[in-house]
Amino acid sequence: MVHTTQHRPDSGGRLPTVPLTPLTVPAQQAEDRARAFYEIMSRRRTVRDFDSRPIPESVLEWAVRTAATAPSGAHVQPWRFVVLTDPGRKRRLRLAAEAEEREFYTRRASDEWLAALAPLGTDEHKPFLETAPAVIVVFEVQKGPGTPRPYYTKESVGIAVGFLLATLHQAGLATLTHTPSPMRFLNEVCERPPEERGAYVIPVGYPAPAARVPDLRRKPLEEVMIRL
Ligand code: IYR
Repeated sequence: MVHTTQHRPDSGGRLPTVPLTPLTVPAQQAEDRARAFYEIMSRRRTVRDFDSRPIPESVLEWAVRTAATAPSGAHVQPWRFVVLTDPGRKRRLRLAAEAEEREFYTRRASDEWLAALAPLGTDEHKPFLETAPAVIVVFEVQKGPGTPRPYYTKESVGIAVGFLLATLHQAGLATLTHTPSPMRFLNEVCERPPEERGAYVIPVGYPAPAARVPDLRRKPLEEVMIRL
């Protein structure tokens, strides 16, 4: 029997179909709507200075709901979003991340990599993991006991994180995609089983009033879009 709460087809069985309920946008509004979304997204910047002011909990829920609408390989939905707001937990996360990052900046990173990061001014200090009122740790769910084998896991989770960042930005919240490496320590800090692998650490909050960001330029459309 197939039930509306079923998440994916049973092996071999085909899901029933339902009519598509498309968002019908009149052609003359399509450009305006696409441009309006671009205007909002083009103002998103990665932020490293957060205000400690709390954020509405419900926004995090809407953002995770939106992220979880992303397409995924074989519709396995191979993601988990661990939301940390407890100061003690955020402190543990920061200390563990900084220990890995110290290794990275002093030993693991090649000179070439350090040179690429120099313009951004990043280093092993990650105070934002404590100052940001929330940190979302995104895990990829890999094959484990009793879980279906995922396909295109990284791609699926990457798309979901894009949706997450877009929703939070739209709600006026700043984010940073922090990627401490290696990330195994995240399982312990977030109490997740071994078949889940940390993929992104995303502090979320209002930017600090005096926050500044690097003066980056985006590549022009002519460079990134190729028409054949
Ligand atoms: N994970 C390190 C290093 C780092 C790597 C890249 I690629 C960046 O764009 C930024 C930082 C850190 O978070 O500092």
